[in-house]
Amino acid sequence: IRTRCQVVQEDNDDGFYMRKSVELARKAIGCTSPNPMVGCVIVKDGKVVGRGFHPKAGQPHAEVFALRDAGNLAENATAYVSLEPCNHYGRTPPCTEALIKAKVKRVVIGMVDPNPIVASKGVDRLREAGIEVTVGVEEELCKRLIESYIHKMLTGKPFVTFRYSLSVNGHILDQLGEGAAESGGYYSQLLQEYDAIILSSASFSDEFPVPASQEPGANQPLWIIVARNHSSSPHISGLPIEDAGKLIIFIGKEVVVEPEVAQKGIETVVLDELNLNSILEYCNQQGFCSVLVDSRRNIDAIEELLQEGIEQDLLQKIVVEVLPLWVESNNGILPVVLKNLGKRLEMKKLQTKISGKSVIIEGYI
Ligand code: AOF
Ligand code: ZN
Repeated sequence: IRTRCQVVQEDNDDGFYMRKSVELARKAIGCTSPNPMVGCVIVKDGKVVGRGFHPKAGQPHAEVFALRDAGNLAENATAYVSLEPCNHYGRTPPCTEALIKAKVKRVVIGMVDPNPIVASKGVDRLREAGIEVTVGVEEELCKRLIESYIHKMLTGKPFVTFRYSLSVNGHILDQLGEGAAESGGYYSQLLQEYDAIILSSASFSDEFPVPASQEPGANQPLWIIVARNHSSSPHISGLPIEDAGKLIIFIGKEVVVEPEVAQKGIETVVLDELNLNSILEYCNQQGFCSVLVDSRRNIDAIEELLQEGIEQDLLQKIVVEVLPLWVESNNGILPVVLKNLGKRLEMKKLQTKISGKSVIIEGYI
């Protein structure tokens, strides 16, 4: 095994260390918004001498932590950064200057920063200072890592993902009900990655809110409950008062919510037109980069939002979790048979992975 690992490293050192940087960046999953997750390793004579990642907006960038970790060993070393080092004063000073000051010899960059304030100026600055720069190592991986940040930078809109769980015979399952035991921690990690989660009030129950993660300091997304009509007003009697701030309810204009909603101090937004565009507009005002539309059992209740998402190009990604269950439904045990097929959407850049006992399929629209 050792021989094989060595061969991989020798074959492509740059790729190997870039993947390490991405791994490090992921330690801050869900915590950096509106900033991207970034990881950095400093390598000297074939050894990693410094590691760092960006933990949170307002805190130092990945390069700064890695350089601190490396100390004097950074001199003449190679720095691997998953995103182009910044060359501007934001909440923190430019990383390019820190790398130059530390006298690194070479900088390997996963991808250029789509932020117009940076956009290749970091690369130019490093080259000007005589540092050898390589750009685009493991670029796809680095892009996936910060897909919501890239989308927000390029379009000014949040990145929207739609997720649901299926049995192997094609029936929708509730991740909190039938599917809970099988998820292998995948679902709660997914929730943690997004700034906000949209859920239909028909799917809302007293089991809510599902903590994205119990770990201290973990990101807690804002739950956006959508109630279209009177009968769909959410029941919040079981909601602990301390969780009220994690939730906001969007209602259509004729919906009357339970008095408890106001008593618990839950924010309610009344919209003339309860559509995805308006909800995303709100998310934008909050500075959110990513939104997950979460379908539990009541997939019908969010159909209109999804339709709009697809038609208006507001939806970017689909995540399907196939659970190892064969379930019986009102329609019997067979998958639903469609008589009239409508529009076909071809998923791009499909990826599959296994988590616990389920298969996760991710694709882009
Ligand atoms: C890096 N390394 O680890 C990150 C970068 O307000 P600031 O100072 O945190 O700057 C935020 C911008 O810096 C952000 O929009 C993105 O362009 C870049 N993020 N750059 O060199 C990092 N997180
Ligand atoms: Zn920086």
